[in-house]
Amino acid sequence: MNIPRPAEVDLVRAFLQKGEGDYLSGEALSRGLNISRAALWKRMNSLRERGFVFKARRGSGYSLVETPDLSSTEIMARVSGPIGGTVYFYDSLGSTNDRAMELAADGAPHGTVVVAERQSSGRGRLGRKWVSPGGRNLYLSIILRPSVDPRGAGMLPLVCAVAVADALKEATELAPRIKWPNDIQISGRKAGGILCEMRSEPGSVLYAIAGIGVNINSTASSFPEDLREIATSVYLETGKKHKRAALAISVLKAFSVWYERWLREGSVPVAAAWRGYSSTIGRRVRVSAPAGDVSGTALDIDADGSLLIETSHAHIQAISTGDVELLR
Ligand code: BT5
Repeated sequence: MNIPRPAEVDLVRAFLQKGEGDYLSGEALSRGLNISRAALWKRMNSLRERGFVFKARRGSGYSLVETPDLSSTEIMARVSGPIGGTVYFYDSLGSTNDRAMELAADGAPHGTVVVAERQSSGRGRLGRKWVSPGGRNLYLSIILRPSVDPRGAGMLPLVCAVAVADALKEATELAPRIKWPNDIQISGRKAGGILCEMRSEPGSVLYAIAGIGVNINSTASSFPEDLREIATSVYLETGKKHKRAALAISVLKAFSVWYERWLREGSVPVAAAWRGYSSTIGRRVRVSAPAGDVSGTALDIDADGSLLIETSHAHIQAISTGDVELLR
């Protein structure tokens, strides 16, 4: 486990605030960060060990020329505000949601993020598995302490889905869609999923965990046989490897915007953005729900994020949990 030291985060932030290729003198850096030249040297070396590359030029100082593919230091240096303010980074975890639950129970503050390189028991909804190989993708969980009634928290997965879709749209040239409730799809295949869990008391949410998994650099052969036809990754869709840190930062920034908006303005703007990405609304669907299958036309979502289906008897049914199959 690794939580970056604030001094390293400040150092990386100082470089990132400069233009690309700009140099910072050792003297200006140690003065700005209020540390000795020896301490500065030590911190730069420790960052080098983790994949940051600095260039030195006599008389000019240093410039940051490369950052690692995924680094909690870079995430913390690039986000502002509580979401991603502290990032716990693990090489391997059972599930980032489980670790985030433990940290939340121990009092970790709102906005704390857990990231893992790989998950050995990554979880989907309803006890399903999330395939989580190492070194390629994004597996992260955000600890939230929203002051909402638990009955209103049904929108949270949709807040996450809209944020992930916005982030993918911004950071890649792709056009992501959302299949209800929160499958992130690219060209009709699943590229990401969301698992929100919470602990609550009557009338209040103690904490909620927003778990987000996105396939970034997975190749076809890294998916198990049964997923090859239904899953995809940013790499498979664009033919380009993407830096996971950049995607993680885009996801956290977009999440921060939508989460604040949801708390301030309620579900209407989130629902409107969700509809804009939806591949479900207006389609004939079959939903397998805990109480049985429902077929009909997906009309809309309601203020709780439930899917409204017009069944063949012109009757409208609201479904809060289930899996959608899009029919022709
Ligand atoms: C989800 O469940 O889509 C929620 C996935 C959430 C994963 C994140 S990763 C970080 C955090 N920590 C966790 O332990 N979980 C969260 P669901 O809608 O139930 O979809 C699960 C189904 O998606 C599986 O049954 C497979 O069919 C499929 N699937 C599994 N792994 C996949 C992958 N890597 N890419 C695409 N599809 C996958």
